[in-house]
Amino acid sequence: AERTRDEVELPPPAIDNRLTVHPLWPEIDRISTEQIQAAFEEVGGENGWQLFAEEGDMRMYRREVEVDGMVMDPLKAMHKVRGVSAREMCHYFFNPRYRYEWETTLETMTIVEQVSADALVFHQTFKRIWPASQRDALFWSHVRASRGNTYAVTNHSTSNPDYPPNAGACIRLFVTVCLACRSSWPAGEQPSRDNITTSIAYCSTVNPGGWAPAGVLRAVYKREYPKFLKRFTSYVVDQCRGKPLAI
Ligand code: 16C
Repeated sequence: AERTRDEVELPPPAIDNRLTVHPLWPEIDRISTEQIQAAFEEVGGENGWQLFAEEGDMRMYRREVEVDGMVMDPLKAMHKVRGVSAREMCHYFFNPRYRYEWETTLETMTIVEQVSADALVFHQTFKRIWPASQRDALFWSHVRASRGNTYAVTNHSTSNPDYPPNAGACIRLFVTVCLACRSSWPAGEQPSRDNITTSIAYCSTVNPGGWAPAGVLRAVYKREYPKFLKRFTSYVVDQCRGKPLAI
């Protein structure tokens, strides 16, 4: 059967050899493993997670954390999406070809390094939040498959001499993000668009890298995180409509 371009370019299930010999590999492997494990841990009330947004199957929690007056609230979101697989979710999140179509905070995106089929380094600038200075970020991004129909993308800040922090108008922010997805379908059935459900755990910690008013920042993320997760998941559902399910 003829394979479509999208099928061929879905994230590879195996680790790409070019990645494991790259200097970033030990860090990418360690942080991805930690993030994926933490993503599926339950948000017990005793850990201080506060629910701040709820809509349908989507729940968003945050913990209030300030370091030297800077807001670094960790975020954890849970969602359930029907009709698409974990692999498809991660494909659209990882692949830069689609990013401008769903990422509304972006101003510019540059691929700094193509480490392997499953790892890239990005430089991104974001829309300015008044009255703070504009921010940029430099981060690696890695997609991987794990046992139990799980796929995850982990993004984590890094450095590169060609992209020094705080050199131009932007202040460098630091980010650790993990989108972990797990698919399930009724036992004894073949997975299809009609019976598949994907559970999503999205975790994000953003260090603003410099002064930004706490009140403005919290108001912005309370609006922007739900907007992102709703927009991104419905984007993937739209993109997958009519295409064969990729498990
Ligand atoms: O995970 C997401 N996107 C990935 C691909 O782009 C990647 C990005 C991570 C960067 C997350 C930091 C974004 C900071 C944006 C600041 C500008 C917002 C402009 C709002 C419009 C006026 O992993 C999806 C990311 C969804 C981000 C939601 C917004 C979070 C705001 C957090 C506070 C940032 C502090 C900025 C200090 C001024």
